[in-house]
Amino acid sequence: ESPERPGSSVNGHTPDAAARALFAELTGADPAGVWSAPGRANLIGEHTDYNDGFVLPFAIAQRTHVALGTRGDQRIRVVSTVDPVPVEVGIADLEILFPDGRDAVPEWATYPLGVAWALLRAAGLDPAALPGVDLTIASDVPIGAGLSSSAAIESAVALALNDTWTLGLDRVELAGVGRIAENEAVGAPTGIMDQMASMLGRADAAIFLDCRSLQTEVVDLGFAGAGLSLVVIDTGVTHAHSTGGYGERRAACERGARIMGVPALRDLATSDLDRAESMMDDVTFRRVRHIVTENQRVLDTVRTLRESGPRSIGDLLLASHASMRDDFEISVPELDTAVEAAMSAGAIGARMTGGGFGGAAIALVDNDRVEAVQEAAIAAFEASGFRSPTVFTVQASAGAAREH
Ligand code: GAF
Repeated sequence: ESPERPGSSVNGHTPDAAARALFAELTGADPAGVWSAPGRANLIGEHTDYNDGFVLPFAIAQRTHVALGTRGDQRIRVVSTVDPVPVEVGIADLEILFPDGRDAVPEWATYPLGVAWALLRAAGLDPAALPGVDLTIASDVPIGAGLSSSAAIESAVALALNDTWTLGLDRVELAGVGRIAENEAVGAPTGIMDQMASMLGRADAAIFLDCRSLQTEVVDLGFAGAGLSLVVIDTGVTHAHSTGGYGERRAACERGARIMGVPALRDLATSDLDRAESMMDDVTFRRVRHIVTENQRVLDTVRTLRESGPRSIGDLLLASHASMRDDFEISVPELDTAVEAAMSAGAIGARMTGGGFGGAAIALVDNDRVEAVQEAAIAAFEASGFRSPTVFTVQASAGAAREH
């Protein structure tokens, strides 16, 4: 029997029922609608998004649900199952809150309120023209696991408000709004990958995204047909991209591009690496080498999936992990242990996924080896004195949608 995903309920309810129960508690009424958006796992292409490069993420079945009702005034009120205390502001006052006044509200509330703020800016709307809203939020996307609980909340709120305020933004524009909220309202200097995956995800497929043009192609994963499962090993080591390492990596990439005289590292090929090495310090060079080779690995993975199927991508996943461990230096011992344990138990390939410094690893595994991989990961963590990991399978799933 394969391991089940954790947290598929919120306080014993589905996220949908939990969001609606919270709405009834908050307002005494039914919501006008419920919207949802998924977290994501990234198959390959890490830290390439803010370098204008390529990524290959897929949306997962775990989702954030948002119940919404309009109000008679011009205020916005949000409450989440993670914090029982509602946060309420005037729509016109969002301008005061962001970006510099964000400390006035709890961190979780900067996601939904930041999306409202970024949407108003993107649509160029006068806040006085809009009805106020109550929003209640419930999610079964694990927080801090590198599965982008942040993009799930941003995308669900963006879609709900876009529909309710009849703003008419398309899904790519809404992904952009989510990113602006995360960059400027929350204060995390992230790229566009997670929001695009959450908005555009498809069942059984990954989204091949060119982060410069924002053009996408749907790439069939074919895991089920090949008898394969995608296993997540959540290390339980939490990370936040608004602090520390993530921003430093981004700065190193920008420095490398500047030294090479290109707009972004996307504009370098592997044949430029010798020249790059002679022009910069060792650390900057290794950051550059990760991005340049990772972009190539994304292209190779897309081609391999299409030509030979998912059993042939194992070496690309492993090379990606090694590059993040040795060149980009964003892995942690728990992630390396997860990858090694999965491989020792017969995985086809494995790598850390997401921004790094914690979070989860993914492993591509024959269905009948899933349990062995789970046991190997738990045993290896115990032997190293690490907190026991949470191991579960994920399915590539549809993107953001209105539920009711
Ligand atoms: C995080 C960020 F949010 C993404 O934009 C991306 O940079 C990723 O880390 C690393 O690939 O999830």
